[in-house]
Formats: sequence, structure tokens, C-alpha cells
Amino acid sequence: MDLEKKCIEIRKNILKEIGTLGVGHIGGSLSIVETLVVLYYKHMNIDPNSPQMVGRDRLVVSKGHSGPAVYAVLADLGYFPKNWLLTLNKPGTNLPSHCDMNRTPGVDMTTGSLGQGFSCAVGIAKASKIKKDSATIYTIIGDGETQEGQIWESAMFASHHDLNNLIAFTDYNKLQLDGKTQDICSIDPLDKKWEVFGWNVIVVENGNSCTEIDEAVKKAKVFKSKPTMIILNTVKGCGVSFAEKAGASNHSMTVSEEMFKEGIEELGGDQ
Ligand SMILES: Cc1ncc(C[n+]2csc(CCOP(=O)(O)OP(=O)(O)O)c2C)c(N)n1
Ligand SMILES: [Mg+2]
Repeated sequence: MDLEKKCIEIRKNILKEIGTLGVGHIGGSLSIVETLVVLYYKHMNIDPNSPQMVGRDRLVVSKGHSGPAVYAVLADLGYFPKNWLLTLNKPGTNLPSHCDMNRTPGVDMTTGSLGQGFSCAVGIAKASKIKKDSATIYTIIGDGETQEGQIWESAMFASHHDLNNLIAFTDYNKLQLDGKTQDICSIDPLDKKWEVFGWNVIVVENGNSCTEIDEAVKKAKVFKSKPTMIILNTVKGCGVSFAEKAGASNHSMTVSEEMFKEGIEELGGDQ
């Protein structure tokens, strides 16, 4: 499968979701598109016809405000009808703005309270070890989210318990809700922090490249003694100019009909 082409389709669907609602978390959704596509279409052992399959791989998107990106992929994989995408965050929807495992088929963990999803992923990885199944547990955290104390408690736990079935990603887009991560509370040097917490660390120069992410995941899968943190240098709003240009204002932004059309055009027009 042409993964880069798939990313374009997914970006268009994110624009449709948020454009239909008129507002949403576009920046953080667009920055993890390649990660989701590489995991869901290339690495994860899952079955969209059996979302609760025993022993399946899991993905906990701890930065739960990126729900629109997750939904675009899950709909494409057939977990639910694509027209659900037009109901994002509307009354009665099954697609709330933040991920909810009780409402959306395919979502492995309810997230949105930053830091908590990562802890849950660590717990799922420990449970998988106890059950002796062969699942890989994936999780994505944000760079702003990395400031949460809860991240570091579970980081210690994961390395102490040698959770080599856990592969985490930091969406290191250098921006959080209202500014630059560096200005608000620097998390650097990020690779060294994870190393001293006992993790295997892989830095991906271009975190919006499917090839580079794929290489990193392959390396993480064969590393057999520790959990792995893959640090992805990403761009918040990646692939849609108006979102990229907005900088930190793209965290949750208004998307007018005009902006929606401009974005779709930039991505090569409607399918
Ligand atoms: C515990 C908690 N505090 C604050 C928030 C509000 N909030 C939602 S997203 C966000 C910024 C997160 O930044 P980052 O992790 O860098 O993710 P990105 O915006 O880059 O996707 C904040 C502060 C929250 N959801 N949970
Ligand atoms: Mg960020």
C-alpha cells in the first residue's frame, strides 16, 4: 500500500470532520497522521470486524484531543461507516472530540485528560505480560503532555517491569495549547530524560515521514529488553498550510467553508 497516499486521504477526512463542525483540534490531529497510518496499515495485529479481538495489538492515543485523526483512520479501516465522520462532536454522535472507548468501535482507551492514557497503556502492557499474550501496545503522547507528572511515574514503572511489549511515541511538534513547549516548560533534553528513566530511545528526524517512522517501529520491535520511546520531530498542523501558518493558534481553531475548500484543494482536490 502507498502509505503517503493514504495519509493524504486521511488528512482530507480530518478536514471534512472539522470543516463540517466548523471548529476542532486540527493541529494535533494533523501532526500524527503518518504515525497512525504506519501503525494501523502496516504493523498492528487487529481485525476491524472484531474490534475486541482477544490478544490484539492496542493503540492508546493519550493526547486524546487528536480524536479526529483516529476516527478518520478507523472509518477508513471499516470499524464504522464513513458518514459518521460528518457527526464529529455533534449531539448524539459516536465520535466525541476526545477519544471514548465506550462510544467508538476501535478506540482502545478513553483519553483526553493528559497523562492518564499513557498510564493506561503501561497498565495494558503489564496485563499483556501477565496473560502471556504476544500483543504489542502502542501509545502516543504529546510534548506538552510530557510535562505531566503522571507520565514520569508510569515511565519508571514501565522500565522497572521491563515492558518490552510497549512502544511509545512522543509527537514532538514543539507546540502545546497556547504556545511553544520550550517557553512554557521545556522538556529538553527529551532523549536523555527517557534514557535515564530506563527506556530504549529512537529519535526520528522527520516525524511526518512514513518511511522513517516505519524504520523506527521495526527497530523497536526487535529490541527485546526495555520499553521504547520513539521521539518524532513533527509539525503541528502538518500538510495544511492555513493550519501550519497559524502556529499555536491551530490547537483548536475555526475552519470556515473557505478554509476547508482551500485545504482540500491543497491536498489535491476531493476524491
Ligand atoms: C490534565 C489536562 N490538563 C490540561 C488539558 C487541556 N489541554 C488539552 S490539549 C493541551 C495541550 C497539549 O499539548 P501537546 O501535548 O503538545 O499536544 P498537541 O497540542 O501538540 O497535540 C492542553 C493543555 C487536558 N486535556 N488535560
Ligand atoms: Mg505538542
